[in-house]
Amino acid sequence: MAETETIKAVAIGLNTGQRDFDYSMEELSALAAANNIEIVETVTQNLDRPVSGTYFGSGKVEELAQIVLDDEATMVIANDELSPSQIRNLEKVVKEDVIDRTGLILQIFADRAQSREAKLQVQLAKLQYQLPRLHTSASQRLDQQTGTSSGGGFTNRGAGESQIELNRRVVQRQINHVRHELKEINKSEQTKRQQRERKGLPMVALVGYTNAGKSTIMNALVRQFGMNDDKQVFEKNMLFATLDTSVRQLTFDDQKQLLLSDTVGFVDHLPTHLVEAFKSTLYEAANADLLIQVVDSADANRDNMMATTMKTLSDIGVPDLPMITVYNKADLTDRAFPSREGDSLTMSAKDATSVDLLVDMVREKVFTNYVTAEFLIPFANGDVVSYLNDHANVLETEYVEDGTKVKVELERTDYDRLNQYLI
Ligand SMILES: Nc1nc2c(ncn2[C@@H]2O[C@H](COP(=O)(O)OP(=O)(O)OP(=O)(O)O)[C@@H](O)[C@H]2O)c(=O)[nH]1
Ligand SMILES: [Mg+2]
Repeated sequence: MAETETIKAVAIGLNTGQRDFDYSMEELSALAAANNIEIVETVTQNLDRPVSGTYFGSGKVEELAQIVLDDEATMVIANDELSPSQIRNLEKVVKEDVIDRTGLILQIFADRAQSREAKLQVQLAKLQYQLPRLHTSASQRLDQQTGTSSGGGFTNRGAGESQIELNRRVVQRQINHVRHELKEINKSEQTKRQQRERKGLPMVALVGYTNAGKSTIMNALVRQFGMNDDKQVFEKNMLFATLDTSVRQLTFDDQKQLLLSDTVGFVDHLPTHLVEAFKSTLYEAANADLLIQVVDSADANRDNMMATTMKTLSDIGVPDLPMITVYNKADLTDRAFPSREGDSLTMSAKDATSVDLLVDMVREKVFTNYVTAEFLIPFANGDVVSYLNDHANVLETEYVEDGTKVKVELERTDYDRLNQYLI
């Protein structure tokens, strides 16, 4: 990320009586910090709903303008998604850029995106967000601030109608272009996925709120399975450390294998466009056989985080899958760990015993339907042998006079289907 000066901003939030209001304001500060923006003051108002044209009531907006002036802030950040006209009207009074939570999250994603796919996905979400907001200058300002140029440069405060029309067409064209490129990438991604699926390996996906410890758990598991350090993924104490999906193949002592995926974390009010754009990245979660929901159990707001995770999963179309709930970071709490209760595990990603226990739970959930059997498959039925090679764990193969003798570990359904070949 480019070295940039810190911007001073005033955070604004509407308290409609929602129970996690204080937390969401705190989180807004953290999101701002992740974007090199320092919140110098917070202004809140208690209202049942936002004022349609200006978000805050008019008296409060005047007060806000004075505070911005006194604090020498150059930006106002709203805790809720603002309508284009709210942004416009607030900017008129405050005389500085006004952005909202959505714009902020999009910008963080834009800065963090590494792979071509993630970059395009973020760009698509940004363009869609900007389309109805072309007359505001805030998104352009953010682009300049972070040195990225994904779709910036065409916003133009005070531009004439026809200019805005023109800009809209340019953005629409960019959207189509990005969509097209993404489609191309998806095609090759799909091939990779199909290859993985053809192997028939069970897929386990780590999901959860951002910063819960998903990548740390992935790395602990990878280490546990003796893989090289180059298989480690990026873990860091920051929001949205991970944006791309990484998949690792883990092989247990008994040769059983599974695929483990680590992916983007969730946050409250994850912008809809972003959820849309990241659907393909989240493919692994949607198609998993087992989800491991990682929760930061040391965070006082963990219940809301879990609720947000469950809601986001359903938003991206993840079906009701078997799930292990990991209450992570127990070392930062006074709870005893590791401790298992049904499908929940209180643990620390930094503790080897915890990781062992998690491995046991995963094995138990994923391989419950596996049985070991010996088949004798006539040479004429070579396709069955290929099927087993692809879909089962072949432990021994021996070519005898009347066919291929295989010892395999396979799913119960396959076992039932192939029982005519049982020895
Ligand atoms: N003390 C403690 N710290 C942990 C534990 N697990 C993770 N962390 C720390 O929490 C921070 C976030 O961990 P990550 O693994 O990057 O979190 P993530 O869920 O992948 O986050 P995103 O990629 O942003 O969604 C890092 O600084 C980790 O070292 C734990 O069990 N105990
Ligand atoms: Mg991560």
